[in-house]
Amino acid sequence: MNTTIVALSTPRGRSAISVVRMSGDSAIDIAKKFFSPFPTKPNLLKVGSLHTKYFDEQAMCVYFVAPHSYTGENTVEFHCHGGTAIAQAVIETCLDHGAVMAQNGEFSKRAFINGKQNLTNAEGIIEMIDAETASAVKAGANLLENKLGKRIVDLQDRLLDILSACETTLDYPEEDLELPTATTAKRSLQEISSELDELIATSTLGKYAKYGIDVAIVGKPNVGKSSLLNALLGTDRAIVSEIQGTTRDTLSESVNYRDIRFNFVDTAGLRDTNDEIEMEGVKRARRAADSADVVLHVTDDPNDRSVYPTVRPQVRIYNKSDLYDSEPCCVDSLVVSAKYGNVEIIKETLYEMFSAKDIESSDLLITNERHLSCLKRAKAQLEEAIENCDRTTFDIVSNSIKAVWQTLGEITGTTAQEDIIDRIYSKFCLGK
Ligand SMILES: Nc1nc2c(ncn2[C@@H]2O[C@H](COP(=O)(O)OP(=O)(O)OP(=O)(O)O)[C@@H](O)[C@H]2O)c(=O)[nH]1
Ligand SMILES: [Mg+2]
Repeated sequence: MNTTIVALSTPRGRSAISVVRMSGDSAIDIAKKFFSPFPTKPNLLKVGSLHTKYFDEQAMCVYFVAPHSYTGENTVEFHCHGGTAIAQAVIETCLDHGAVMAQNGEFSKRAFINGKQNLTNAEGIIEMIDAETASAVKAGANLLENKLGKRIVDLQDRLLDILSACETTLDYPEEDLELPTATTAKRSLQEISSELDELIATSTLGKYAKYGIDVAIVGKPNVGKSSLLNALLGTDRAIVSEIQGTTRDTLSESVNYRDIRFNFVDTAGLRDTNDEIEMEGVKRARRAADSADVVLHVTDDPNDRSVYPTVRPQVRIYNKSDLYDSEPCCVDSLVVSAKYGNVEIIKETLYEMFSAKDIESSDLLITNERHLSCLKRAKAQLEEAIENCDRTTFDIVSNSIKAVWQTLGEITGTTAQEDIIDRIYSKFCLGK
Protein backbone atom coordinates (compact mmCIF):
# COMPACT_ATOMS: atom_id res chain seq x y z
CA MET A 1 0.00 0.00 0.00
CA ASN A 2 1.47 3.40 -0.95
CA THR A 3 1.27 6.58 1.10
CA THR A 4 -1.61 8.95 0.53
CA ILE A 5 -0.47 12.50 -0.17
CA VAL A 6 -2.34 15.74 0.28
CA ALA A 7 -1.75 19.35 -0.79
CA LEU A 8 -3.45 22.58 -1.69
CA SER A 9 -3.72 22.74 -5.49
CA THR A 10 -4.78 26.38 -5.74
CA PRO A 11 -2.58 29.37 -4.72
CA ARG A 12 -2.40 30.16 -1.00
CA GLY A 13 -4.21 33.20 0.34
CA ARG A 14 -7.48 34.95 -0.26
CA SER A 15 -9.46 33.48 -3.17
CA ALA A 16 -12.97 32.46 -4.21
CA ILE A 17 -12.33 28.77 -3.74
CA SER A 18 -9.50 26.49 -2.65
CA VAL A 19 -8.95 23.01 -4.01
CA VAL A 20 -7.31 20.44 -1.75
CA ARG A 21 -6.19 17.27 -3.49
CA MET A 22 -5.44 13.89 -1.96
CA SER A 23 -4.02 10.89 -3.85
CA GLY A 24 -3.06 7.34 -2.85
CA ASP A 25 -4.48 3.94 -2.05
CA SER A 26 -6.34 5.19 1.06
CA ALA A 27 -7.50 8.56 -0.31
CA ILE A 28 -11.15 7.53 -0.67
CA ASP A 29 -11.30 5.72 2.72
CA ILE A 30 -9.73 8.73 4.44
CA ALA A 31 -12.15 11.18 2.83
CA LYS A 32 -15.17 9.09 3.84
CA LYS A 33 -14.22 9.56 7.49
CA PHE A 34 -14.92 13.29 7.50
CA PHE A 35 -16.97 14.17 4.40
CA SER A 36 -20.65 13.35 4.30
CA PRO A 37 -22.72 12.52 2.46
CA PHE A 38 -19.83 11.10 0.43
CA PRO A 39 -20.52 11.11 -3.34
CA THR A 40 -22.14 7.86 -4.40
CA LYS A 41 -20.39 7.79 -7.77
CA PRO A 42 -16.88 8.72 -8.96
CA ASN A 43 -16.18 11.75 -11.21
CA LEU A 44 -19.15 13.73 -9.85
CA LEU A 45 -18.80 16.85 -7.75
CA LYS A 46 -21.18 16.68 -4.76
CA VAL A 47 -21.98 19.18 -2.03
CA GLY A 48 -21.61 17.99 1.55
CA SER A 49 -20.23 18.75 4.94
CA LEU A 50 -16.55 18.50 5.68
CA HIS A 51 -16.01 17.93 9.36
CA THR A 52 -12.79 19.42 10.79
CA LYS A 53 -11.86 19.65 14.46
CA TYR A 54 -12.40 23.42 14.32
CA PHE A 55 -15.57 23.80 12.25
CA ASP A 56 -17.78 22.13 9.67
CA GLU A 57 -17.16 23.45 6.18
CA GLN A 58 -19.77 23.21 3.45
CA ALA A 59 -17.70 22.05 0.50
CA MET A 60 -17.83 20.01 -2.67
CA CYS A 61 -16.13 16.69 -3.09
CA VAL A 62 -15.26 14.57 -6.11
CA TYR A 63 -13.40 11.28 -6.21
CA PHE A 64 -11.68 9.32 -8.96
CA VAL A 65 -10.96 5.62 -8.81
CA ALA A 66 -7.56 4.26 -9.91
CA PRO A 67 -6.44 4.13 -12.64
CA HIS A 68 -8.90 6.71 -13.97
CA SER A 69 -7.39 9.82 -12.40
CA TYR A 70 -4.61 12.33 -13.09
CA THR A 71 -2.17 10.40 -10.90
CA GLY A 72 -3.48 6.96 -11.82
CA GLU A 73 -4.27 6.42 -8.12
CA ASN A 74 -7.41 6.82 -6.03
CA THR A 75 -7.83 10.58 -5.81
CA VAL A 76 -10.16 12.90 -3.90
CA GLU A 77 -10.56 16.64 -4.38
CA PHE A 78 -12.27 19.02 -1.97
CA HIS A 79 -13.46 22.33 -3.40
CA CYS A 80 -13.81 24.55 -0.34
CA HIS A 81 -14.41 28.21 0.36
CA GLY A 82 -11.26 30.24 -0.28
CA GLY A 83 -8.84 31.62 2.27
CA THR A 84 -5.88 30.31 4.20
CA ALA A 85 -7.58 29.07 7.38
CA ILE A 86 -10.20 26.86 5.71
CA ALA A 87 -7.70 25.19 3.37
CA GLN A 88 -5.31 24.70 6.28
CA ALA A 89 -8.02 23.04 8.41
CA VAL A 90 -9.01 20.72 5.55
CA ILE A 91 -5.38 19.69 4.98
CA GLU A 92 -4.90 19.15 8.72
CA THR A 93 -7.99 16.92 8.78
CA CYS A 94 -6.57 14.78 5.96
CA LEU A 95 -3.22 14.56 7.80
CA ASP A 96 -4.95 13.58 11.07
CA HIS A 97 -6.64 10.71 9.24
CA GLY A 98 -3.45 9.27 7.80
CA ALA A 99 -2.42 11.32 4.75
CA VAL A 100 1.04 12.93 4.49
CA MET A 101 2.02 16.27 2.96
CA ALA A 102 2.92 16.02 -0.73
CA GLN A 103 6.24 17.27 -2.11
CA ASN A 104 6.34 19.75 -5.00
CA GLY A 105 5.14 18.00 -8.15
CA GLU A 106 4.49 14.71 -6.37
CA PHE A 107 1.03 14.24 -7.90
CA SER A 108 2.53 14.59 -11.38
CA LYS A 109 5.49 12.40 -10.52
CA ARG A 110 3.07 9.68 -9.45
CA ALA A 111 1.26 10.17 -12.78
CA PHE A 112 4.62 9.53 -14.49
CA ILE A 113 5.37 6.45 -12.38
CA ASN A 114 1.90 5.07 -13.11
CA GLY A 115 2.37 5.57 -16.85
CA LYS A 116 -0.18 8.39 -17.06
CA GLN A 117 2.30 10.84 -18.55
CA ASN A 118 5.85 10.89 -19.87
CA LEU A 119 8.50 13.50 -19.14
CA THR A 120 7.70 15.63 -22.18
CA ASN A 121 4.03 15.78 -21.10
CA ALA A 122 5.15 16.99 -17.67
CA GLU A 123 7.51 19.56 -19.17
CA GLY A 124 4.66 20.69 -21.43
CA ILE A 125 2.53 21.38 -18.36
CA ILE A 126 5.33 23.44 -16.79
CA GLU A 127 5.79 25.39 -20.02
CA MET A 128 2.05 26.09 -20.24
CA ILE A 129 1.91 27.34 -16.66
CA ASP A 130 4.97 29.56 -17.20
CA ALA A 131 3.85 30.80 -20.63
CA GLU A 132 3.27 34.51 -21.19
CA THR A 133 2.21 34.42 -24.83
CA ALA A 134 -0.24 32.33 -26.79
CA SER A 135 2.60 30.83 -28.85
CA ALA A 136 4.37 29.68 -25.67
CA VAL A 137 1.13 28.10 -24.40
CA LYS A 138 0.78 26.33 -27.74
CA ALA A 139 4.34 25.01 -27.62
CA GLY A 140 3.64 23.61 -24.13
CA ALA A 141 0.30 22.18 -25.22
CA ASN A 142 2.01 20.34 -28.09
CA LEU A 143 4.29 18.67 -25.56
CA LEU A 144 1.35 17.82 -23.35
CA GLU A 145 -0.44 16.32 -26.34
CA ASN A 146 2.63 14.15 -26.80
CA LYS A 147 3.56 15.39 -30.29
CA LEU A 148 7.27 15.22 -29.48
CA GLY A 149 6.83 11.99 -27.52
CA LYS A 150 5.23 10.31 -30.56
CA ARG A 151 8.01 11.48 -32.88
CA ILE A 152 10.62 10.13 -30.49
CA VAL A 153 8.89 6.75 -30.14
CA ASP A 154 8.64 6.54 -33.94
CA LEU A 155 12.38 7.25 -34.32
CA GLN A 156 13.18 4.69 -31.63
CA ASP A 157 11.00 2.03 -33.32
CA ARG A 158 12.77 2.62 -36.61
CA LEU A 159 16.16 2.21 -34.92
CA LEU A 160 15.03 -1.14 -33.55
CA ASP A 161 13.81 -2.17 -37.02
CA ILE A 162 17.23 -1.37 -38.45
CA LEU A 163 18.86 -3.41 -35.70
CA SER A 164 16.70 -6.46 -36.24
CA ALA A 165 17.11 -6.28 -40.03
CA CYS A 166 20.90 -6.40 -39.52
CA GLU A 167 20.63 -9.17 -36.97
CA THR A 168 18.67 -11.58 -39.19
CA THR A 169 21.44 -11.67 -41.81
CA LEU A 170 24.04 -12.80 -39.29
CA ASP A 171 24.90 -15.96 -37.42
CA TYR A 172 27.34 -14.36 -34.99
CA PRO A 173 27.45 -10.80 -33.58
CA GLU A 174 31.20 -10.56 -34.29
CA GLU A 175 30.65 -10.96 -38.03
CA ASP A 176 31.01 -8.03 -40.36
CA LEU A 177 27.78 -6.71 -41.85
CA GLU A 178 27.27 -7.87 -45.42
CA LEU A 179 27.53 -5.04 -47.89
CA PRO A 180 23.84 -4.83 -48.93
CA THR A 181 22.73 -4.93 -45.29
CA ALA A 182 25.23 -2.26 -44.32
CA THR A 183 24.13 -0.04 -47.21
CA THR A 184 20.43 -0.34 -46.32
CA ALA A 185 21.12 0.25 -42.62
CA LYS A 186 23.22 3.27 -43.44
CA ARG A 187 20.53 4.78 -45.64
CA SER A 188 17.86 4.31 -42.96
CA LEU A 189 20.12 5.83 -40.31
CA GLN A 190 20.80 8.81 -42.57
CA GLU A 191 17.07 9.40 -42.92
CA ILE A 192 16.73 9.45 -39.14
CA SER A 193 19.72 11.74 -38.93
CA SER A 194 18.15 14.32 -41.22
CA GLU A 195 14.92 14.15 -39.23
CA LEU A 196 16.92 14.87 -36.10
CA ASP A 197 18.50 17.83 -37.91
CA GLU A 198 15.03 19.15 -38.74
CA LEU A 199 13.89 18.81 -35.15
CA ILE A 200 17.03 20.51 -33.84
CA ALA A 201 16.54 23.34 -36.34
CA THR A 202 13.10 24.12 -34.90
CA SER A 203 14.76 25.12 -31.63
CA THR A 204 15.52 28.61 -32.96
CA LEU A 205 11.84 29.31 -33.53
CA GLY A 206 11.16 27.43 -30.29
CA LYS A 207 13.32 29.89 -28.40
CA TYR A 208 11.40 32.81 -29.90
CA ALA A 209 8.08 31.16 -29.03
CA LYS A 210 9.12 30.58 -25.45
CA TYR A 211 11.22 33.60 -24.54
CA GLY A 212 10.36 36.10 -27.27
CA ILE A 213 12.65 37.98 -29.65
CA ASP A 214 15.29 40.26 -28.10
CA VAL A 215 15.48 43.62 -29.87
CA ALA A 216 18.15 46.21 -28.95
CA ILE A 217 17.45 49.86 -29.83
CA VAL A 218 20.78 51.62 -30.42
CA GLY A 219 22.01 54.83 -32.01
CA LYS A 220 23.53 58.22 -31.29
CA PRO A 221 22.17 60.37 -28.44
CA ASN A 222 18.91 62.21 -29.02
CA VAL A 223 17.84 60.34 -32.17
CA GLY A 224 14.66 59.24 -30.38
CA LYS A 225 15.45 55.75 -29.08
CA SER A 226 13.53 56.18 -25.85
CA SER A 227 10.65 57.82 -27.72
CA LEU A 228 10.61 54.82 -30.00
CA LEU A 229 10.53 52.40 -27.06
CA ASN A 230 7.58 54.28 -25.58
CA ALA A 231 5.75 54.30 -28.90
CA LEU A 232 6.37 50.57 -29.39
CA LEU A 233 5.08 49.82 -25.91
CA GLY A 234 2.23 52.28 -26.07
CA THR A 235 3.18 53.61 -22.63
CA ASP A 236 5.34 56.39 -21.24
CA ARG A 237 8.02 54.01 -19.93
CA ALA A 238 11.36 55.74 -20.60
CA ILE A 239 12.38 59.33 -19.86
CA VAL A 240 12.51 61.41 -23.03
CA SER A 241 14.17 64.84 -23.26
CA GLU A 242 15.95 67.04 -25.76
CA ILE A 243 19.10 66.83 -23.64
CA GLN A 244 21.69 64.49 -25.16
CA GLY A 245 22.56 61.51 -22.99
CA THR A 246 19.22 61.24 -21.17
CA THR A 247 19.26 57.44 -21.04
CA ARG A 248 22.20 56.10 -19.06
CA ASP A 249 21.28 52.51 -18.36
CA THR A 250 19.64 49.80 -20.43
CA LEU A 251 15.90 49.54 -20.01
CA SER A 252 14.06 46.37 -21.01
CA GLU A 253 10.36 45.96 -21.58
CA SER A 254 8.32 43.38 -23.44
CA VAL A 255 5.27 43.69 -25.61
CA ASN A 256 3.22 41.04 -27.40
CA TYR A 257 2.55 41.56 -31.09
CA ARG A 258 0.03 39.05 -32.42
CA ASP A 259 1.14 35.89 -30.59
CA ILE A 260 4.81 36.77 -30.34
CA ARG A 261 6.66 38.52 -27.55
CA PHE A 262 9.21 41.19 -28.38
CA ASN A 263 11.69 42.10 -25.65
CA PHE A 264 12.83 45.64 -26.45
CA VAL A 265 15.92 47.14 -24.81
CA ASP A 266 16.37 50.91 -24.88
CA THR A 267 20.02 51.90 -24.49
CA ALA A 268 22.26 54.88 -23.82
CA GLY A 269 23.15 57.00 -26.88
CA LEU A 270 26.46 55.97 -28.44
CA ARG A 271 29.13 58.68 -28.26
CA ASP A 272 32.67 59.26 -26.97
CA THR A 273 32.50 60.66 -23.51
CA ASN A 274 34.62 61.22 -20.41
CA ASP A 275 31.63 60.88 -18.12
CA GLU A 276 32.22 57.68 -16.19
CA ILE A 277 28.55 56.79 -15.84
CA GLU A 278 27.77 57.48 -19.47
CA MET A 279 30.82 55.42 -20.52
CA GLU A 280 29.37 52.47 -18.59
CA GLY A 281 25.99 53.11 -20.26
CA VAL A 282 27.59 52.98 -23.72
CA LYS A 283 29.35 49.75 -22.79
CA ARG A 284 26.02 48.27 -21.71
CA ALA A 285 24.36 49.46 -24.91
CA ARG A 286 26.97 47.60 -26.99
CA ARG A 287 26.55 44.52 -24.83
CA ALA A 288 22.76 44.62 -25.30
CA ALA A 289 23.25 44.84 -29.07
CA ASP A 290 25.73 41.94 -29.03
CA SER A 291 23.31 39.64 -27.27
CA ALA A 292 20.13 40.70 -29.09
CA ASP A 293 18.44 38.72 -31.84
CA VAL A 294 18.16 41.91 -33.88
CA VAL A 295 19.42 45.48 -33.60
CA LEU A 296 17.29 48.53 -34.43
CA HIS A 297 19.86 51.10 -35.51
CA VAL A 298 18.13 54.45 -35.07
CA THR A 299 19.14 57.71 -36.72
CA ASP A 300 17.41 61.07 -37.15
CA ASP A 301 19.53 62.18 -40.10
CA PRO A 302 17.99 61.30 -43.49
CA ASN A 303 21.48 61.36 -45.07
CA ASP A 304 22.95 58.88 -42.59
CA ARG A 305 24.18 55.72 -44.35
CA SER A 306 26.13 54.32 -41.42
CA VAL A 307 25.80 50.72 -40.32
CA TYR A 308 26.00 49.64 -36.71
CA PRO A 309 29.07 47.36 -36.31
CA THR A 310 27.56 44.00 -35.32
CA VAL A 311 27.25 40.44 -36.54
CA ARG A 312 23.61 40.51 -35.52
CA PRO A 313 20.92 41.29 -38.08
CA GLN A 314 20.00 44.97 -38.04
CA VAL A 315 17.28 47.25 -39.30
CA ARG A 316 17.99 50.93 -39.91
CA ILE A 317 15.27 53.21 -38.59
CA TYR A 318 15.01 56.79 -39.82
CA ASN A 319 13.19 58.49 -36.98
CA LYS A 320 11.68 62.02 -36.82
CA SER A 321 10.37 61.70 -40.39
CA ASP A 322 8.02 64.59 -39.60
CA LEU A 323 11.05 66.89 -39.82
CA TYR A 324 12.44 65.62 -43.17
CA ASP A 325 12.28 67.68 -46.37
CA SER A 326 13.16 64.74 -48.58
CA GLU A 327 13.12 60.97 -48.51
CA PRO A 328 15.99 59.33 -46.58
CA CYS A 329 18.93 58.10 -48.62
CA CYS A 330 18.73 54.35 -47.94
CA VAL A 331 15.61 52.62 -49.20
CA ASP A 332 16.01 49.32 -47.35
CA SER A 333 15.15 51.07 -44.09
CA LEU A 334 12.09 51.98 -42.08
CA VAL A 335 10.97 55.59 -41.88
CA VAL A 336 8.95 56.50 -38.80
CA SER A 337 8.09 59.28 -36.43
CA ALA A 338 8.14 58.05 -32.87
CA LYS A 339 6.55 61.31 -31.77
CA TYR A 340 3.68 61.59 -34.23
CA GLY A 341 3.50 58.50 -36.38
CA ASN A 342 2.66 54.89 -36.34
CA VAL A 343 5.51 52.56 -35.39
CA GLU A 344 3.56 49.34 -35.99
CA ILE A 345 5.57 48.90 -39.19
CA ILE A 346 8.58 48.09 -36.99
CA LYS A 347 6.76 45.28 -35.23
CA GLU A 348 5.37 43.99 -38.52
CA THR A 349 8.85 44.02 -40.10
CA LEU A 350 10.34 42.14 -37.14
CA TYR A 351 7.46 39.69 -37.24
CA GLU A 352 8.16 38.95 -40.91
CA MET A 353 11.91 38.89 -40.41
CA PHE A 354 11.73 36.17 -37.77
CA SER A 355 9.19 34.03 -39.65
CA ALA A 356 6.90 34.51 -36.71
CA LYS A 357 4.06 33.12 -38.85
CA ASP A 358 5.89 29.79 -38.78
CA ILE A 359 6.04 29.94 -35.00
CA GLU A 360 2.28 30.27 -34.85
CA SER A 361 1.58 27.62 -37.47
CA SER A 362 4.13 24.98 -36.60
CA ASP A 363 2.98 21.84 -34.90
CA LEU A 364 6.16 20.98 -33.12
CA LEU A 365 8.92 23.27 -31.92
CA ILE A 366 11.75 22.30 -29.61
CA THR A 367 11.38 24.76 -26.73
CA ASN A 368 13.11 22.87 -23.97
CA GLU A 369 16.90 22.93 -23.44
CA ARG A 370 16.91 19.39 -22.06
CA HIS A 371 15.19 18.03 -25.16
CA LEU A 372 17.58 19.98 -27.38
CA SER A 373 20.66 18.66 -25.63
CA CYS A 374 19.38 15.04 -25.86
CA LEU A 375 18.63 15.51 -29.57
CA LYS A 376 22.10 16.93 -30.23
CA ARG A 377 23.71 14.07 -28.33
CA ALA A 378 21.58 11.51 -30.21
CA LYS A 379 22.59 13.15 -33.48
CA ALA A 380 26.32 12.88 -32.66
CA GLN A 381 25.89 9.21 -31.66
CA LEU A 382 23.94 8.56 -34.85
CA GLU A 383 26.75 10.00 -36.97
CA GLU A 384 29.08 7.58 -35.24
CA ALA A 385 26.70 4.68 -35.95
CA ILE A 386 26.55 5.69 -39.62
CA GLU A 387 30.35 5.69 -39.83
CA ASN A 388 30.52 2.33 -38.08
CA CYS A 389 28.28 0.75 -40.73
CA ASP A 390 31.14 1.04 -43.22
CA ARG A 391 33.92 -0.57 -41.35
CA THR A 392 32.99 -2.50 -38.23
CA THR A 393 31.36 -5.65 -37.00
CA PHE A 394 27.68 -5.90 -36.22
CA ASP A 395 28.10 -5.76 -32.43
CA ILE A 396 29.84 -2.38 -32.67
CA VAL A 397 27.19 -1.01 -35.05
CA SER A 398 24.48 -2.41 -32.82
CA ASN A 399 25.95 -0.82 -29.69
CA SER A 400 26.13 2.57 -31.33
CA ILE A 401 22.51 2.29 -32.53
CA LYS A 402 21.41 1.27 -29.03
CA ALA A 403 23.18 4.34 -27.63
CA VAL A 404 21.07 6.57 -29.91
CA TRP A 405 17.92 4.71 -28.84
CA GLN A 406 18.84 5.21 -25.19
CA THR A 407 19.52 8.94 -25.57
CA LEU A 408 16.21 9.49 -27.38
CA GLY A 409 14.46 7.63 -24.54
CA GLU A 410 15.78 10.20 -22.07
CA ILE A 411 13.52 12.76 -23.74
CA THR A 412 10.31 10.89 -22.94
CA GLY A 413 11.75 9.49 -19.73
CA THR A 414 11.77 5.77 -20.52
CA THR A 415 15.55 5.69 -20.11
CA ALA A 416 16.04 8.82 -17.99
CA GLN A 417 17.99 8.73 -14.74
CA GLU A 418 16.09 9.10 -11.47
CA ASP A 419 17.78 12.44 -10.68
CA ILE A 420 16.66 13.95 -13.99
CA ILE A 421 13.08 12.86 -13.31
CA ASP A 422 13.24 14.31 -9.78
CA ARG A 423 14.65 17.59 -11.08
CA ILE A 424 11.82 17.98 -13.58
CA TYR A 425 9.05 17.27 -11.08
CA SER A 426 10.56 19.50 -8.39
CA LYS A 427 9.92 22.45 -10.74
CA PHE A 428 6.18 21.89 -10.32
CA CYS A 429 4.23 23.79 -7.71
CA LEU A 430 3.01 22.09 -4.58
CA GLY A 431 -0.30 20.39 -5.27
CA LYS A 432 0.42 19.81 -8.99
N1 LIG B 1 9.94 65.92 -34.13
C1 LIG B 1 10.21 64.77 -33.55
N2 LIG B 1 10.88 64.73 -32.39
C2 LIG B 1 11.14 63.54 -31.83
C3 LIG B 1 10.74 62.34 -32.44
N3 LIG B 1 11.17 61.31 -31.64
C4 LIG B 1 11.81 61.87 -30.61
N4 LIG B 1 11.81 63.22 -30.71
C5 LIG B 1 12.39 64.17 -29.78
O1 LIG B 1 13.80 63.99 -29.77
C6 LIG B 1 14.31 64.26 -28.45
C7 LIG B 1 15.13 63.09 -27.96
O2 LIG B 1 14.30 61.96 -27.77
P1 LIG B 1 14.72 60.73 -26.89
O3 LIG B 1 13.69 59.71 -27.14
O4 LIG B 1 15.00 61.15 -25.52
O5 LIG B 1 16.07 60.34 -27.63
P2 LIG B 1 17.14 59.22 -27.21
O6 LIG B 1 17.69 58.69 -28.47
O7 LIG B 1 16.53 58.25 -26.28
O8 LIG B 1 18.22 60.08 -26.49
P3 LIG B 1 19.34 59.63 -25.41
O9 LIG B 1 18.66 58.87 -24.35
O10 LIG B 1 19.86 60.92 -24.94
O11 LIG B 1 20.36 58.85 -26.16
C8 LIG B 1 13.10 64.56 -27.57
O12 LIG B 1 12.94 65.95 -27.44
C9 LIG B 1 11.94 63.94 -28.36
O13 LIG B 1 10.70 64.57 -28.09
C10 LIG B 1 10.02 62.40 -33.65
O14 LIG B 1 9.61 61.40 -34.26
N5 LIG B 1 9.79 63.64 -34.17
MG1 LIG C 1 16.99 57.72 -24.36
